[in-house]
Amino acid sequence: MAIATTTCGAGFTNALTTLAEAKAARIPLVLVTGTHPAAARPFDLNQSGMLDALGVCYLTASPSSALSDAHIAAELAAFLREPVVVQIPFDIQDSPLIDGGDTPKNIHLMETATSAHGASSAQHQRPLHNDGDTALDTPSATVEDVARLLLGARRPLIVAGRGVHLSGTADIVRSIGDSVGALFMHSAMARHVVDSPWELGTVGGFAHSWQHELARQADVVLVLGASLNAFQCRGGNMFGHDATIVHILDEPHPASLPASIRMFSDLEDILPVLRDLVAPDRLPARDSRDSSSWRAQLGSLDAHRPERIVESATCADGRLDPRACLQLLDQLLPQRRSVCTDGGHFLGWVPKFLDVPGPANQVIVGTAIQSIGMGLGSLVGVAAARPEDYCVLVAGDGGGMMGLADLGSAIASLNRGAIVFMNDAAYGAELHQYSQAGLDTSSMVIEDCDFAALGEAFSATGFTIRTEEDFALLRDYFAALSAEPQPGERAVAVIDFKISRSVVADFVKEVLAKK
Ligand SMILES: Cc1ncc(C[n+]2csc(CCOP(=O)(O)OP(=O)(O)O)c2C)c(N)n1
Ligand SMILES: [Mg+2]
Repeated sequence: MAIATTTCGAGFTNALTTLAEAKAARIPLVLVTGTHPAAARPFDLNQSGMLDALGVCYLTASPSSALSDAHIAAELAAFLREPVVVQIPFDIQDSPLIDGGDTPKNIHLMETATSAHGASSAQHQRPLHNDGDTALDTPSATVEDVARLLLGARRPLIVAGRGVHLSGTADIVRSIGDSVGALFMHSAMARHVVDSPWELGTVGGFAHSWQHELARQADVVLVLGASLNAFQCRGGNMFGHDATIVHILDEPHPASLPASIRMFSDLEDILPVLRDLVAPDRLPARDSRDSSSWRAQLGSLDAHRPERIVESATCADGRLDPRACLQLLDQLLPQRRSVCTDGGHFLGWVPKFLDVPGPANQVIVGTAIQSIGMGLGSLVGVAAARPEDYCVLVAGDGGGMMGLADLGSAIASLNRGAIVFMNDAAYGAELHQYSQAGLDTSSMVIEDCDFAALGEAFSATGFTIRTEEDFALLRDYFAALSAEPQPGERAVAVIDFKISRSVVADFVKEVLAKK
């Protein structure tokens, strides 16, 4: 769990965007911050009002409650998977703790917050039910209905989200899929969670076109522990329009796609039951060797993977193709890696071309509230959480400049890692959308910033990569780097890829096509 601290007032307001993102993205963290004394001064801010507006839980500590407040904040953050703030009025900050103080206030807060989120201590006994928020939801589906649908499917697809990772049910999901001959996909936040040769890739906007085409052939799609948000549904276009969607997740969450069946259950409760219902020894399940099965028809997924997606690393304007840059990094970075991303147009390619080993190694920051600029700060957290990994941030030049105050901390916190700027000298996401609308985009063009020099100023090794020939600089650097970390080793690279604006990401094209 992340624990952060800021000073009261302006230090606290600097954390508001991050708190809003953590709340929307369901990231557990505790922020310990100062606040004003009971009698506020003219320059004090209404911090509690701001937290109320963001819907973020908070506790205001007193000498008698501070100890239990700290424990409860951490428990609450972990249980609800969201940020919790502990405010300490500065006039009591040097008061001694009073033991055995007033815990009842805090327990009440926990109950209130818990029931507000629809969870309860009897969570494991919760009956299966449908949320009924879409017209297609059936009134009383059971796990047997789900099993019947899967067994009757000709081309079943199972989509596993972060809920599968957090509940530790990936192996059960794989055996369900293997019993019915399914393909697997994962959400962007649950990279490779199901370890299978039949794993097709990331669901939603990060799917390559060949993966998307196969996913659209599925006749039954079982979505587990993923919210089915607009990104995952690719604006409603991810699956075939006549596919039957079955959606199981642990608690109600706004979904962007109607489901034939939508159930709320802890996955660790329902999935073993489903696995037994579709197991080959219990029912005549579809054998994956059966020549009519989808897997048999496909032969293997590798047979469908195009050999080359990017033809040339250099675009017509002489700048680099961003996809080729990420492909190069994918080949060069040590395998044991964690990759964190800022937001922007460039993000459309990162999960597509730069792979990571598993769900704990992919951190996509900012998308829950569509914010940029949090990448460098987040890298500090990734480096702290995964000190053995080669830790990477991929950011745009706009988001990079916005978060620049954190560049020094990010470099200092890394043992081995790279900060990669996909530098198109523009607020690309804005520029592509507004230029299509015929608007003046001059304010969206930004000076080509020299990130390598900035990195060198903070004692990293800086690389400016303008041409395909410059790729050799990176090849040499990574060839000299050991695959595994060495004791006391520090190797931090700041890589500035000068990329072209001529390659437009699918998600922008799809949004524009809809307008
Ligand atoms: C805090 C914040 N300010 C502004 C925006 C609007 N916005 C979204 S993408 C983007 C451009 C990002 O530019 P850059 O980091 O260079 O990435 P690119 O889109 O060029 O790949 C902007 C300004 C936002 N999402 N968040
Ligand atoms: Mg940019």
